Amino acid sequence: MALIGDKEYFKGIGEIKYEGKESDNPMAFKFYNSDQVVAGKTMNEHFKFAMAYWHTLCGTGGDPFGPGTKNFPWITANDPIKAAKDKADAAFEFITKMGFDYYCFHDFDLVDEAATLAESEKRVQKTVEYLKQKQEASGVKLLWGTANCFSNPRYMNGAASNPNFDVVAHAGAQVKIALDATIALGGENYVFWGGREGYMSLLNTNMKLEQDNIGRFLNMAKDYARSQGFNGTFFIEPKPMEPSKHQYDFDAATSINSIREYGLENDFKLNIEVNHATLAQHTFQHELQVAANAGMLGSVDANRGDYQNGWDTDQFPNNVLETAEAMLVLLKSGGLQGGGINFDAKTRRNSTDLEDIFLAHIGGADTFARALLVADAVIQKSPYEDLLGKRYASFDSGKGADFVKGNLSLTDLSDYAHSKNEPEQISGKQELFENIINQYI
Ligand code: XLS
Ligand code: NI
Ligand code: NI
Repeated sequence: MALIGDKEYFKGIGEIKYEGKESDNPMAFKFYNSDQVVAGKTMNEHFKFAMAYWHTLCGTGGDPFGPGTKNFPWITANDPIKAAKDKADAAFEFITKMGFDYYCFHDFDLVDEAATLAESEKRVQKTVEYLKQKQEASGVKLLWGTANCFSNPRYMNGAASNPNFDVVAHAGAQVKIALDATIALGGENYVFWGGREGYMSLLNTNMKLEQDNIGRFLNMAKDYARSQGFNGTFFIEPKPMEPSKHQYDFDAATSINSIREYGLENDFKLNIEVNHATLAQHTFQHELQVAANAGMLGSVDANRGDYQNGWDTDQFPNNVLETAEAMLVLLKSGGLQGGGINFDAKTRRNSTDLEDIFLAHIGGADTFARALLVADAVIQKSPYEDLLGKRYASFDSGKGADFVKGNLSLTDLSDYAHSKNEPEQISGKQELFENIINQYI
């Protein structure tokens, strides 16, 4: 393992290996076996697991009631470039020890924002030079980059949707820097999460102008990136609320509508986050299905929420049932288009050991791997597909097939119905479907 930095941050932790489900070694994968082939692809190819720079290296556990609790040894240097390099060393040590191939970042996760745009740009460029070397030495790749246009107080009224053009332009400058960084690092995708693109009160909001401005902004970003040779995919990450009361990219269906309205359907897909789905009162699998139906299932931000409270708790995935249903959608729709599984998740505030970060990612990867095996078994071995097919068999032949082909009029439906008796009652068999999933877990 070639590492450029000379320090080892995660001492005593080696490469995490697959040991199988009988292993009682907490620092080993029980289900995630990267080279194992499932449904024609290795687990590695299905998932493209990524580490999220922000939670894993920057989030020290602060919450509205108290400061951070975690003493990250890579956060010590005063010089911003030295600090950025230390963080990059920790990042690449972690990613390679996990056996992952990818990472994701916001511009100012990489290096602290400076007092001026010009200085910030220089800092990002210097850090990118260093990251390039780290990527070359390790083989680790960039799944996606993004710009943090929501933390700085200047974005309190939004970024691309800000009522003040000067702030919109500033966001544009920041996105340009983040796009340049993503392109320089060979990033495979670029994400837009509209953190504060929405409103707190409709009374002071010109919704139409704000949304049209977002559309113009996204088109500019896309045109610029394409002119610089970027041929990856852009993702919109839906989220219904938090931090704003109402965010314009509420859920998958809403975001797909915006993508089409702005004319971005050839360049944009969706990045679906589990906890954002539940905040929108949907299931994760519902959001995946909506995206897949539109040909826009691009990437996943993996985490989970808490059913007892209603905010973005960003816990690591461990719900095998939920994830198995999601993997069923994934397998049946042909997988993620361009993206991967990014662990947009954080260890709890009181999980303060460095090894907890490993344990969390091991659990997350194992949850997805186990769920993939379950979904594959359900498709291959169980009567699931047959049952589902039978439920819709009336559209396979006769008038039902004519209807699907678009060959019937309302009068045809009426004539057909008149020729028949009251339709037969047919059970939906939900409990049977549920039992089948359980049987294969
Ligand atoms: C926050 C979002 C954020 C995006 C990237 O809720 O999930 O982390 O993934 O800006
Ligand atoms: Ni996210
Ligand atoms: Ni989130």
